[in-house]
Amino acid sequence: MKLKLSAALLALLMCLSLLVISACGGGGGSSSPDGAGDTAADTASAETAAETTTDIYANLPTGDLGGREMRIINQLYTWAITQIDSEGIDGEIINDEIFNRNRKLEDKLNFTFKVTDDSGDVKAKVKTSVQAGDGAYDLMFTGAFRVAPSINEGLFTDLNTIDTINLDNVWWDQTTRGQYTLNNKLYWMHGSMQLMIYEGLWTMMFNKQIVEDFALDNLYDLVVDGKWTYERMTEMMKAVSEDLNGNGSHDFGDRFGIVTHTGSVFPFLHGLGEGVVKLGADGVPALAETDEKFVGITDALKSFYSDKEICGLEPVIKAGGGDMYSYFSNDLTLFLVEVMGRVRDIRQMDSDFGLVPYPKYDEAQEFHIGYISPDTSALFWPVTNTGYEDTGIFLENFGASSYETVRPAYYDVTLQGKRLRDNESEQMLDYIYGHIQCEYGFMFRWAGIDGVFKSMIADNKETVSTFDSVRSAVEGAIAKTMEYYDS
Ligand SMILES: [Ca+2]
Repeated sequence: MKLKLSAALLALLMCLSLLVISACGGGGGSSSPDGAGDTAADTASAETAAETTTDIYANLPTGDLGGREMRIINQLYTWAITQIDSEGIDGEIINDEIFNRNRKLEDKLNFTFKVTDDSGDVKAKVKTSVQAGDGAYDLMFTGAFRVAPSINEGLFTDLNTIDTINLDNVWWDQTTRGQYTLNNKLYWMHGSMQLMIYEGLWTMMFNKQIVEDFALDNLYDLVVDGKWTYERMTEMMKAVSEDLNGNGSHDFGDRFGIVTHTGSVFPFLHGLGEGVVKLGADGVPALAETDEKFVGITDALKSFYSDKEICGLEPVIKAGGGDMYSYFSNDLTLFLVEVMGRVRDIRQMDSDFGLVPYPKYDEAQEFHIGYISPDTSALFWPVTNTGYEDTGIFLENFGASSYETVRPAYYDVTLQGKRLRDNESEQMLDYIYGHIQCEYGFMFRWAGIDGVFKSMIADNKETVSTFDSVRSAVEGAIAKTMEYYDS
């Protein structure tokens, strides 16, 4: 029975993936290499497509980097694996793969890694370096939303202008590439060389013990049958919520339908097929129009975030001295929504848990949509680095080798083996990774629209008047950003 379900699920998810790939290919040039536009890029992508059936590593650039250092400043996070280098083998598979990858690359290309891990303001350090012209850093990894709002400071090079890297290669993330490209300019990219592209994905975990205790529908069946909708989700959340401590109010110690913090308003919004700031047909970001559909979706979100009986927001959990992860582990909430990197905080729990995509708005919605945190670390190229040849050779080999060794170690062992506990979850995850969106409003934080939107949902404020009150400020800020992209 279980095998049968898995096979059916896999087949369905593969069909959905194909549908989405073909749907995305025509619109906005986003997830398809076709979006690159010029003849050279088309030729390159055609070659890449051919290579995937033969040897994707056959055309890697090579060379002798003359014993130089590759100096990378790398943002550290508490909630994600961000490791780039390693001091030695220690039996932990990701660390060991990173160590082996780096030493082989150093031998092959004759250079040494010099990685500066930093939990502070990495971008400010690069800014100081660029302004001093000391060339202290060749590359930077930090959260995109830590840079995007000030991208017009001109500290970073447009990656589309660097012809020693081939962004069509599979080790560069193609799904987000199209979304981060504005007016054909691209200032940051995710790739296999840094694991945060996987850690920054927002997920929806469910507690299987509660599903069993309350005889709820099988969530995987609902996804397969196209019936995993917002309405079904709220029905389930209501079914399990209970004033366990009997004090007449919904507080710490009670059972909730969901525990989360307000950052999850964005993955839910995107899951329901909307966005705060979306690309228009002209490829320019614009604040969402408050039409009937948008108002309906935001009202739906407000109805459960402001429902204290079903939604335990993080401050409520913290007020009782707990945290969201132990709350989920202790079978006190049906759902926990958080980034993938946080799954390690619950993997020791006794009860089993599973993972599903964010629900659709209704059964008519074509597919489920995933969402990536705007604080997901990305690669930036400081303008002071003019060593295009060396850095290009390094990056392509770094990406290829990571894709070949570190990515499978992370994806197969840590995600699918250790953290997730059933085959269906693995298949759900494969599917979600293929359908991720970013939120431009949270990425660029134009006129504080991210905070305005969060508080609108969490505090149940009226949608049309809220958007009307910030529209001209947000559009002014977008125009200022686009002046830089258009210059
Ligand atoms: Ca209570």
